[in-house]
Amino acid sequence: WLPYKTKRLYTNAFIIHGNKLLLGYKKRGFGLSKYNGFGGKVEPGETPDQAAARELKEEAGIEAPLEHSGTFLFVTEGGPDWAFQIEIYRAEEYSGTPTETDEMRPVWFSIPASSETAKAAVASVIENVIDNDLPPIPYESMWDSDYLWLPLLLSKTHFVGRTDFKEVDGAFKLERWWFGVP
Ligand code: 6OG
Repeated sequence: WLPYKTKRLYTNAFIIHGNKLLLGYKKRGFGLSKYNGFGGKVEPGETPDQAAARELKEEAGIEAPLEHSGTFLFVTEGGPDWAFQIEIYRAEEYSGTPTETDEMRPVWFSIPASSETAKAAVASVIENVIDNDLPPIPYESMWDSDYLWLPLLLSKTHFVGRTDFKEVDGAFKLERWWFGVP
């Protein structure tokens, strides 16, 4: 089954600050009413790195030293005959104040402690920037496959993968997936 003819390049960027994760609540367009990283289409003549920085600035009003964290292909049976190729970025610092735009409302969530994030959490306690009142990562209001790779992003593990969705009555349902650590 060859489900797509062409790929379209997109970016998606996440800020991990101490034990906090910044997500945007999508107010319009694709992925409406879901929480996601900040990103969009790579424009002609632009590299994915440049697009990731531009979209972060446009959608959240901030700048950050983004590092590439992973790549996945998202194909949809019954949907478009092209695939999304999504380049995922992360940063642990940022400058500016996350600001609501027409497209996204930035919201902080707490990252559960793990061996990888514990050090950063301790550092944020010392800096007194911890906020225990933050809600946990809202996986139920994110794309169905995010829970598969977000832990890899949080633990700085470079990943590649593919997700196959099926479009039924305008909704996207996760059918098959594969993620690996090259
Ligand atoms: P605009 O329409 O906002 O670009 N995107 C996905 N994000 C996640 N987490 N999972 C997916 O597939 C996605 N498919 C696309 C890429 C669309 C934005 O949505 C992201 C872009 O950041 C399961 O310009």
